[in-house]
Amino acid sequence: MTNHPATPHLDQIKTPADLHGLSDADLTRVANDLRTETITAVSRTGGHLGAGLGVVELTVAIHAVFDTPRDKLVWDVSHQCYPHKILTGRRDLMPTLRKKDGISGFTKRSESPYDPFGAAHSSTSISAALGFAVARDLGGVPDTGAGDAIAVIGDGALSGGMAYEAMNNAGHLGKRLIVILNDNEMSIAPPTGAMSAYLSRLYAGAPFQELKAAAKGAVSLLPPPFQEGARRAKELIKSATVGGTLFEELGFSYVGPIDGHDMEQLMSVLRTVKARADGPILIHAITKKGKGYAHAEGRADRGHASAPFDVTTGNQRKAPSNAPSYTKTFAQALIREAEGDDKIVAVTAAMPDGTGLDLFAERFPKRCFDVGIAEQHAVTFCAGMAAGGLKPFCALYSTFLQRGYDQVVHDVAIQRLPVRFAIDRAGLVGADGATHAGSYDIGFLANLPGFVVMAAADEAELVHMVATAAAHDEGPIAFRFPRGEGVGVDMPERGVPLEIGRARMISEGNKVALLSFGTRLSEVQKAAEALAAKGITPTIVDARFAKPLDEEMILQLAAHHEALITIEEGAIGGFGSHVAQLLAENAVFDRGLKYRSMVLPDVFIDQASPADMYAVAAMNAEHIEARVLDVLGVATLGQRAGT
Ligand SMILES: Cc1ncc(C[n+]2csc(CCOP(=O)(O)OP(=O)(O)O)c2C)c(N)n1
Repeated sequence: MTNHPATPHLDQIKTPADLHGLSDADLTRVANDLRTETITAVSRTGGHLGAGLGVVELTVAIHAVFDTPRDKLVWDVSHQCYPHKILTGRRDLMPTLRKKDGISGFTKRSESPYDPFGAAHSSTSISAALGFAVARDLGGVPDTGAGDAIAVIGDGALSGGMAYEAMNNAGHLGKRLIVILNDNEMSIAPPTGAMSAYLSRLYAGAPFQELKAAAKGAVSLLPPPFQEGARRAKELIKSATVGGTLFEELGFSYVGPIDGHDMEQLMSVLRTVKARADGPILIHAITKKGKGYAHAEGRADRGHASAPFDVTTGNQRKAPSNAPSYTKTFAQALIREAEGDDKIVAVTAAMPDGTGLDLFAERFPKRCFDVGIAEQHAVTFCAGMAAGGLKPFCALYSTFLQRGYDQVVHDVAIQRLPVRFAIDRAGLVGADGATHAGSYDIGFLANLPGFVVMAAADEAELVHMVATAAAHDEGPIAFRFPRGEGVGVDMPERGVPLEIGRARMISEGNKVALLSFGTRLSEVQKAAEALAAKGITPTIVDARFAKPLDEEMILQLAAHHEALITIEEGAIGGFGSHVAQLLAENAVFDRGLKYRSMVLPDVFIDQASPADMYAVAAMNAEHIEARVLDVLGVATLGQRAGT
């Protein structure tokens, strides 16, 4: 492990109030230490690196000028909040970042009064900050007091529709509200879309212009040293036909662009804004993702997320993988299908690497669409393409699909449009914690009329499900698969479409049937091995479909076993509930079947490794084994024998 580099200036800062009154030069020294400390911390735990490094000066300046936690600082997505955590009393806890029982990788209300609003999904900060501003003006007094409301939002997050809904509302209400646009010209991947191009035009080719846009209306908001320059700039642009900025049209005063790494500029602009703002104001700060750490700056994603790494070499310490990841398997299978069918197109919402669609885009650049952080649009865009005769695959993480739910119902399901949903990161995902868990998609999709809902039990099954989705033109279809590596099964040459609504018998046994939906199948098989040693041979079935259910098979299992247990990587109200409904309606319980369902517990599970999270959820092999013993009454007997 590397020695802890000295950080004498940061060491003086115990709370943000200690920054008040420091000179700009001293604040710069603190910022330099804070950058070092952030790099050291993330090198040991892994996590989001590039975004935090990009806002080090901004973080120091905001805390130096504003009075947190009375003033409410709301970080958008909040993956950039590590420097903020270090400054707000959590420095000593950084070694526990994103670990079981440790601190979260995002802001979290329950963790600190300095985190007034939790986040992890993007584009929510302006809405939340506006809520704080209105609450303040209407007499709401939270425990920490009521002060200014400040949202910090990235240019990537500004591709999400909610940010505009919030600005539209804020411009109309006219309340004092401070939005800082942290523009690093990066999302995870390079940002896409017209808005990104617009932001670039605001400062393209010109030196930092606190001047230009300020010249168009916000001169009085600038500190005096900038005002002269702004007047000059005004003269310069008089002849040019530059309209008001989009932000001004929305009712915001616009200040910028400013250099988000220049402490003097930051401090003078923030001080002046604090002293004079009387309505919504947007400060446009230009920053560099990964700033100050060459190994992050040099990476294609600017060090967006990292495993633990060696600070000197930048080399990440990742365990070698044994089997292909589900994500890559999906991408390769989709490419193979698309080679034979030119109607197949694919859509990602700002996650080309995360969904594997970067590979698809390399092969079919015209048939792949990165729409930005815009899941709602992604879903309806796919619905339109499906109505227009294409075969769209909408590739989203389970957790982010949540944002497009009304679009799934209203635009896709009701119109029975054949949109294919490839749902990655299904189930518990690990270090990102509860905000990123893919817990609900089975429940919220399987209750929609006409939807087909599948879960892959292993990577070979995933290949068949991609083929099934490609072939299914009758209506919407979804298949879910987890984060991480497959189990190492033999892979088929090509995917073969599955018969819709047919389960797969894995092994026939007696007394108890284990009906698995998704990748818990391997845990079920491990449990079965342990049970075999105890003389119990369960029947094992891979359900493949939560909708439509293989009713015939399930009723057969119920008829020929004493007990039936379902297991799925999803919350209550999913596969198991549909099975229970089927059994109830067919009077199976009247005849005495012992039925149990293993679902995620009815709590939000904090971050840990996926295996640890499944342990908390009691869904690993040992728990399945215990459940079988319990339902058959064996555990009780065993305990009695032992006492
Ligand atoms: C609704 C939603 N979709 C996708 C993501 C995944 N995601 C996390 S950070 C990020 C990029 C954010 O870019 P930006 O706001 O510019 O911040 P930067 O990382 O560049 O500082 C994305 C797409 C998310 N957090 N929320």
